[in-house]
Amino acid sequence: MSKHAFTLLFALLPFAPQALEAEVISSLSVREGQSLDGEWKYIVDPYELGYYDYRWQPRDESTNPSRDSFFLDVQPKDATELIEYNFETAPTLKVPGDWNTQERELLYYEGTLWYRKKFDFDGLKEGERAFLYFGAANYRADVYLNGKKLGTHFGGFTPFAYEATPHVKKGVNSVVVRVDNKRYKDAVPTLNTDWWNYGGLTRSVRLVTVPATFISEYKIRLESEETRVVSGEIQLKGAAASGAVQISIPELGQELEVKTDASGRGSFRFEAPKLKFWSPEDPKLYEVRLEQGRESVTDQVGFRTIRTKGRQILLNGKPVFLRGICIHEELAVNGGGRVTSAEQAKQLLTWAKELNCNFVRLAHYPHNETMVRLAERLGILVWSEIPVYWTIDWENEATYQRAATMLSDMIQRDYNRAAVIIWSLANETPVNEPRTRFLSRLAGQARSLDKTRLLSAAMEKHSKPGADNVQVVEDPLAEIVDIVSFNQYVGWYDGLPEKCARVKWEIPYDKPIFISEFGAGAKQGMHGDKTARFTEEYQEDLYRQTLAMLDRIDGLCGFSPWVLIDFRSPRRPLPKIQDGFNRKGLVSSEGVKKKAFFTLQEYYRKRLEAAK
Ligand code: GCB
Repeated sequence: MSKHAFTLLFALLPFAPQALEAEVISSLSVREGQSLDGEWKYIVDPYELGYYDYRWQPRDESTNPSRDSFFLDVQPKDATELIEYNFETAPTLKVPGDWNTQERELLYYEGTLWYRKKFDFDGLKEGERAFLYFGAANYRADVYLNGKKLGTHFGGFTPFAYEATPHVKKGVNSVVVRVDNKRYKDAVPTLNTDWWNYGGLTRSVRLVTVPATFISEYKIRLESEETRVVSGEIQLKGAAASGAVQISIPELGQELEVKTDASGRGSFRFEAPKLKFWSPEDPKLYEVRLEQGRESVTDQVGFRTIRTKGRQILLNGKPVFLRGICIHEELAVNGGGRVTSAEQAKQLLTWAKELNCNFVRLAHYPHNETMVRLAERLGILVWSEIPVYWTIDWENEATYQRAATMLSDMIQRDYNRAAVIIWSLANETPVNEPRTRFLSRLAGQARSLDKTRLLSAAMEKHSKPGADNVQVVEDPLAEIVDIVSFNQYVGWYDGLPEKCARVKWEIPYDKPIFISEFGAGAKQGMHGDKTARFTEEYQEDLYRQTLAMLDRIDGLCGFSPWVLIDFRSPRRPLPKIQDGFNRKGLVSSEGVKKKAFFTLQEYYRKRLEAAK
């Protein structure tokens, strides 16, 4: 049979309806919607009984799925019917939230867990559409609404949405989500990471309604600080995509109409001579309003430029030194867990502010949108990255596509965030040809999607053969990115802190140099000699010595030590000291500051003073 005939036959067979492709639709995040956050019923399913039948066939691919399929969310018809699951009598978990820190028995669980939420809905008005929007689910999510599959999404840290219009109904609805956080070699990240693989619906879930034709995307940016030209693009979706959108920035007295073409695209450009730039010193945001038909979408947008010149980073045309800190999206309370609320995000960024930071590296995956928006309001510059971490299946095209999707979804979500100045492609990846090809491809993609930001990647350094005190950064990736960033642990994985005084650097690139990590482990409250590992004194001394060493690097444009708070890691078993936590935080997992916090605070204070 020819391939064509086979495809045709396949299309005619009465298979289950095709699942949808997940969409990002960044405008959903600023629209009001019905929150589905709160208590969700759950069933732990390590053998995936709810997903596969006993012949290991996915139940949702059957034309006539058995009532034992969890996604159908049924109750026995009468006392005689055998059904071996029941969401009604199941326990609950909070959404958003990881499952690991909510139930003792789920602390180290990696596998499938089913969530179910029932919600009342008023019904769609004439011509309205509905989308089910997930802030993130780690790692794979199969989404069902009222027994119908919407789709499968992969990747734990980016938003996705499915159109729910045909399946959502007036009255009570059931959403079932199978979340599976098993690790795979060909996934992004891969099997091995130095952070805990929190599973679950870790970010908010909402049902958002929009008109039949709606504004799905808008991009707006400052092109040049000299001309103050602002430009952007708009995307309408729906039958009447060829139309017009009104854009206004009331505070600037700007109002214009943008025509969209048959595919819903429109672009605009205007001069805003009175525009104030967004900067850490003055994080000015403007209300931007977009109107079309009966709908109106409002966002808060800042305008700035960022570029490099030789070894400098220029923000709005002026050199800036990045006083940074790395942050994991993790709480500083006993037990850790994913950050799920604005107050928790605020706690982390408040510590960063107390350190006198003007920059955060949000490691090692895109953080919650709330975190990025809050950083923007507080005047904190942001580095955002995708979890291309350590080893990745570099020669696997499917792996590349996953990473590429994460990159474009991250860019799409945060394109309008002035605070985000750096997209990072990877962390500590080995220097070899397949890896460099993989990352160059990603770099090309990032540049084609976004010309308003700088690209980087946390690279590595090595000792010069035969001269241990000479540290070299040599990586073909450095030729591709805009900022030469690297992680270095002189004094922790590489000798003792006193080594810092002897180190010389060879970094042969005429680009800004950024140290994306340095640090030392310390158990808060453990004191001793400054040469004793895991004491607060060791960490404090390492900071002192490292800061002095970094001051000698020509072209240094900033750094982000590792890391703001202690975080859970399966690679940190040392009893009584680590107990499953990476202890390189400046703040403990209980929220107590360590000595080195004040060392860095003071250093940044002096830098800040000197820049005035
Ligand atoms: C690194 C990694 C980071 C680790 C850190 C450490 O270089 O980028 O994810 O947690 O070192 O503590 O070893």
